[in-house]
Amino acid sequence: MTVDQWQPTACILCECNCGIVVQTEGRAITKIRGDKDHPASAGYTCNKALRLDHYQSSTNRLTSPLRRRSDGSYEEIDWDTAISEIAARFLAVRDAHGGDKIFYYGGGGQGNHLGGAYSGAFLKAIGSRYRSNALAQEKTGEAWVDAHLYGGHTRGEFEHAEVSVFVGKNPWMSQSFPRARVVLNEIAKDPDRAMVVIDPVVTDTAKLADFHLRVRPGTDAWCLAAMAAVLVQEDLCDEEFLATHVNGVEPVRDVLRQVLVGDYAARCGVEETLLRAAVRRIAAADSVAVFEDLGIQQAPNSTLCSYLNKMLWILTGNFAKRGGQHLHSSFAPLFGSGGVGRSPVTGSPVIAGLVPSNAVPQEILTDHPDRFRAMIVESSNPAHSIADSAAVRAALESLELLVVIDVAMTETARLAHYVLPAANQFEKPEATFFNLEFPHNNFHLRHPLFEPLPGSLPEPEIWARLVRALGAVDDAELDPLRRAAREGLDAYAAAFLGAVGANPGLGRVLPYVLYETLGPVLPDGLAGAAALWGLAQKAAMTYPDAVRRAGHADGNALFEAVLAGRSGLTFTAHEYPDDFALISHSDHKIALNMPEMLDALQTLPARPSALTTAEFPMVLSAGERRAYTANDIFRDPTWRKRDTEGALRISVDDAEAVGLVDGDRARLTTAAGNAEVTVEISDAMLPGHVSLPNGFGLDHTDGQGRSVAPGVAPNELTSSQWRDEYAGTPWHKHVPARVDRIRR
Ligand SMILES: Nc1nc2c(c(=O)[nH]1)N[C@H]1C(S)=C(S)[C@@H](COP(=O)(O)OP(=O)(O)OC[C@H]3O[C@@H](n4cnc5c(=O)[nH]c(N)nc54)[C@H](O)[C@@H]3O)O[C@H]1N2
Ligand SMILES: Nc1nc2c(c(=O)[nH]1)N[C@H]1C(S)=C(S)[C@@H](COP(=O)(O)OP(=O)(O)OC[C@H]3O[C@@H](n4cnc5c(=O)[nH]c(N)nc54)[C@H](O)[C@@H]3O)O[C@H]1N2
Ligand code: SF4
Ligand SMILES: [Mo]
Repeated sequence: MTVDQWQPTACILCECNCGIVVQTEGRAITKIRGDKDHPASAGYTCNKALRLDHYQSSTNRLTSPLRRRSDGSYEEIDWDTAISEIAARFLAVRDAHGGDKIFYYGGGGQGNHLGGAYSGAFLKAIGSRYRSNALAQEKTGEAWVDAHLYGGHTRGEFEHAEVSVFVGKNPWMSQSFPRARVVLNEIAKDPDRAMVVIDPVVTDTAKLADFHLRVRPGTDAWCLAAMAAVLVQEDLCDEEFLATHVNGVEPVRDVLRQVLVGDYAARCGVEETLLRAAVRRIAAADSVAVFEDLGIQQAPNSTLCSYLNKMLWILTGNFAKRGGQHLHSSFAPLFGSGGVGRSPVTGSPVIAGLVPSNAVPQEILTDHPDRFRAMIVESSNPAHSIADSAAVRAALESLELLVVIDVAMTETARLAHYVLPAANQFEKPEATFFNLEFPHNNFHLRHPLFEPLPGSLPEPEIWARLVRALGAVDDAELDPLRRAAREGLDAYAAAFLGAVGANPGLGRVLPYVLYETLGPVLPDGLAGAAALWGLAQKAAMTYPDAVRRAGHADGNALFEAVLAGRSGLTFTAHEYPDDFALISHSDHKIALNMPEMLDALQTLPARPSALTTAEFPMVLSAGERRAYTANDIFRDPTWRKRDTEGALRISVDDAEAVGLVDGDRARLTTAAGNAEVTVEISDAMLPGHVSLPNGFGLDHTDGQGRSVAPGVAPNELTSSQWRDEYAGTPWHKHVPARVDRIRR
């Protein structure tokens, strides 16, 4: 069937989730363009969205639950068998070792968080406690700092900022904020605005910068400390803001006063005059917004760098004003709250509720009595995306039970005892909780474009079947809610409060209760959106004024708007001073003094600023975002129009020293392994620095049954122990390596 009508949905390739409109034919997406009605993207897309049919029409979809045979091959089984066996085997693990030995990884990629919203019911019912996902290999260091400073996640308002600062972030390629390329071009063109980029590579973003601080890889801590020190030493702080809104300023200033700016500039390889000029430009601006990303979050001293870069906007008072940095509302929090716990085996910090990804192999591959025994992986490919793939594979293989929920037979699925085929993101209602904007924050529920591929099920249904199989809920208890749901949302809200009040056990499996009782009355195949009712109520209670200002009278009205708004909607409209109310400390002030970070700062003079060795003299950044990378979402490599091998970028000097010409094959070796790579000589790279893209080395069988796996899987070259001392986040951007010519 051809559907000529343009149907709204969203791109699923990065956290922006730009609104798109599509036409379809049969099960294929045939035409794609930006959706002008989307409140955040307003018609914008990057080059990648137009390639989405390579996801939709992938020839590598799973179409039946699979069970591993003793010889390692898989047999197709029916859903009832799969669900009852999986539930029985998880119950057996719980009875033998405790439910807390069942570990959950994933819960959503760049386009899908609804499945993860339902997993909690099953996990709580079985007594599982520990979980993790990709955020624990990038954002947990920042989350720890954020929790201390103001208790929430911040985003910069780049659209309006006079000065935008990108620290280890290349938004031209990686996007991450609305209409990124448009905004970057606007900044570059406007003589009254400026851009500061801290990156060792001359990226497409750096090319647009007014101040490119080309740090040596891994030396950002010295650069950022020097920048913060200039603010203090040259009296460039916003004293009124600090006096009114910030606690603990003096201990921070005392330490920054001691920083030898010239020495630190030399340590990071940036001209002192350029560094000072960039800081003075920041200090002179009416508004400053800062984005830190993987270039520091996955490099040495990462947590300290997260702390230090925030000085650039806090000491200058660029908060709670147009074009500044903001706390924001969330439709559902991406990060768990609560203090820092510890993982059971390695005692690693559990920040934002997440065990560090890098600790996963050690939490399993040990005879420690508290090791994880069973695992569920949903919408994630840890055997490819976590450091040290060999260790991850060995760990996953040693589990008593591994269940993977995915659309494809991934590197991780191939290690599972059971693989459950999910309907893909255009075959079910979907949404993400990447709602990170201020003052207007948006949420987009996408309606299904297609029926689920035969044999697959949407995750909400998979989780509901698993909860039912546990026998955790007496179904008769749900009948009053089912009846109320048929009467409308007001009756439902009243019945819901009564039911959960009378039986707190239902509260534990809330998403399941909503799916089972409200789901059936939702129109247009939107049963899977039922959990959003609870989130809408919560948003309306947490931000009553901002939700009303956005035009929603209460939680039910917000939920109805979510169901109806095919192109997404604004769910909160804040005013700038609301930023202060969003600070979670009781006095609503920023708490600047973090003793651990100030201690770390004081050890910088003694810390090594290079970690390379004679054996591994180069720094490899393993996992750069490029025009044709999109995590592990596309398995079909023909989606790429360029850079099909995922070339190793190397400087002109290094290529000459090794004896390489463009397009040569070379051997890349690290402490963890080695790989053959195709070389691209690039004047964007500093001598001593090479980079490989992310998302390569995924295998794929094409329509003719041919198997291909172009490029290098970056985590065959990375190590588990190579990680931040506070947050356990990996140093993927800073892997000591060697490049050799291959002689033939
Ligand atoms: N095209 C594309 N876009 C994506 C994704 C994708 O796969 N492809 N993935 C999405 C995801 S999950 C994420 S988390 C974001 C990540 O987005 P980014 O963090 O922007 O992506 P990267 O290219 O990995 O790293 C950013 C920059 O860090 C620089 N860098 C390397 N070493 C250092 C260093 O020592 N110091 C500094 N200051 N910089 C350094 C690199 O040169 C690079 O320009 O992208 C999102 N967007
Ligand atoms: N060396 C190195 N490693 C890295 C990085 C790096 O820069 N360098 N980057 C890290 C970062 S920032 C991130 S975010 C992670 C990302 O790594 P992962 O957490 O593994 O996430 P994705 O690549 O998004 O994987 C998405 C998975 O979801 C599946 N999928 C797609 N649609 C659906 C669906 O509808 N339902 C289900 N159930 N599954 C679906 C896909 O087939 C795929 O297996 O990688 C990290 N790993
Ligand atoms: S910016 Fe992100 S969400 Fe938007 S089109 Fe590009 S990849 Fe898709
Ligand atoms: Mo990421």
